[in-house]
Amino acid sequence: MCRVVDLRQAVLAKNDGAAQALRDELTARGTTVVNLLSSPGSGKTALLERELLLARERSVAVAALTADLATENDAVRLARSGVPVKQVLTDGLCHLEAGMLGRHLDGWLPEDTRLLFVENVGNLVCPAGYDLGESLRVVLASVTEGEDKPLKYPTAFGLAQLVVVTKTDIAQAVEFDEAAFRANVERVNPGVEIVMTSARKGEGLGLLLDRSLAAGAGTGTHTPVMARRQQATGHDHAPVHGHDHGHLHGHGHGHGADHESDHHHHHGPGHAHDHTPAPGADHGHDHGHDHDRDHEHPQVQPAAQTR
Ligand SMILES: Nc1nc2c(ncn2[C@@H]2O[C@H](COP(=O)(O)OP(=O)(O)O)[C@@H](O)[C@H]2O)c(=O)[nH]1
Ligand SMILES: [Mg+2]
Repeated sequence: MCRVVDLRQAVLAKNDGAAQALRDELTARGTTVVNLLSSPGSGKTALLERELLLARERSVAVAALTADLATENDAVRLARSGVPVKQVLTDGLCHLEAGMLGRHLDGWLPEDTRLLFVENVGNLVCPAGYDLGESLRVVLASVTEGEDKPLKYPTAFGLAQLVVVTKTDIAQAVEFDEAAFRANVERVNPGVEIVMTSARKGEGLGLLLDRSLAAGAGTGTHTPVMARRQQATGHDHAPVHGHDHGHLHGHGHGHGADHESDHHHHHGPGHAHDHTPAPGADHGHDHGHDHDRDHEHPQVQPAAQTR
C-alpha cells in the first residue's frame, strides 16, 4: 500500500518538475497556457469554439489542443475557428501530463502563440492532480450538473484559479441555484473568481479571454489555499478524501460505467493529429455545415509516437 502511495507521489513529483520546466519555457517566449478541466459535456469545446473566434477578432495569436480518449470530433469543431488546433488521443489515459503536452507542442505550436487553450480529458478526477505548466487553471461546471459538485470534487475545484459556470442560458429551466453553487465553491477554494458564461448566448466570453491574458502577464491570478498548502508541505499530494487524486482504476470495481483505466504502464502511446490550417487558409466562419473531415482538414496526419 505504502509502495503504491510512494509510486504515485513519485509520478506526480516528476510531472510537477516537467510542468514547471514547460511553464518556464513557454512564458519565456510569451505563451500562456490555460488548462480547462470539467466533466464530459460541461461545454468546454462549445465555449472554446466561441473563445477562439473572439481571440482572433481581437488579434490575439491563439491555439488550442484538445485531449480525448477517442475521436477527433472536438478538434474538427475547434478547427473551424481557423486557428491552429491539435487533437491528442490518450489511448485510455484519462488525463494529460506535462511531459506529454510538451512533446505534442514540439514542432507544432507556432512560436508567436500568445494563448494556448488546453481542453483536458473530460472528467473531474484524473486531471486534477496534474499540473500541465499552465498559467491559469480553469474548472468548468455547467448549470445542469448540480450545485454540490465543488464539494464532491474538492481537488478539481480547490486547485482552480478560475471557476467558469457554463450554459447559463438554461439556468432557469434547470433551477440552478447560483448562490448555493457559489457558497460551495467558496468552501473548497476561498476567494476564487466565478465567471458566468453561455456559449449559446456569448455571455462571459470577453471576461474569460481577459483573465487568460492577465494570467500570462502574471497579474492578479488567484492562488488557491490548497495550492499554497501543497507548496508549504513540500508538495504533499495526499488526496483530500482518499480518492480524488488523479487516478481512476478501471478494473474490478463492478459499479459505475466511467472507469477509464489510468495506469501508467498499461496505456498505449497516445497520438495526435494536427488540425492547423494551412497558411492563408481561412475556415474562420464555417459554421452550420456538416463536415467532411478529410475535406476540411487536409493536413491531418498521424503524429509521431510519443512514448
Ligand atoms: N444550452 C446550452 N448548451 C450548451 C452550451 N454549451 C454547450 N452546450 C451543449 O452541451 C453539450 C456538450 O458540449 P461540449 O462542448 O461538447 O462539452 P465538452 O464535453 O465539455 O467539450 C452539447 O450538446 C452542447 O451543445 C451553452 O452555453 N448552452
Ligand atoms: Mg469537448
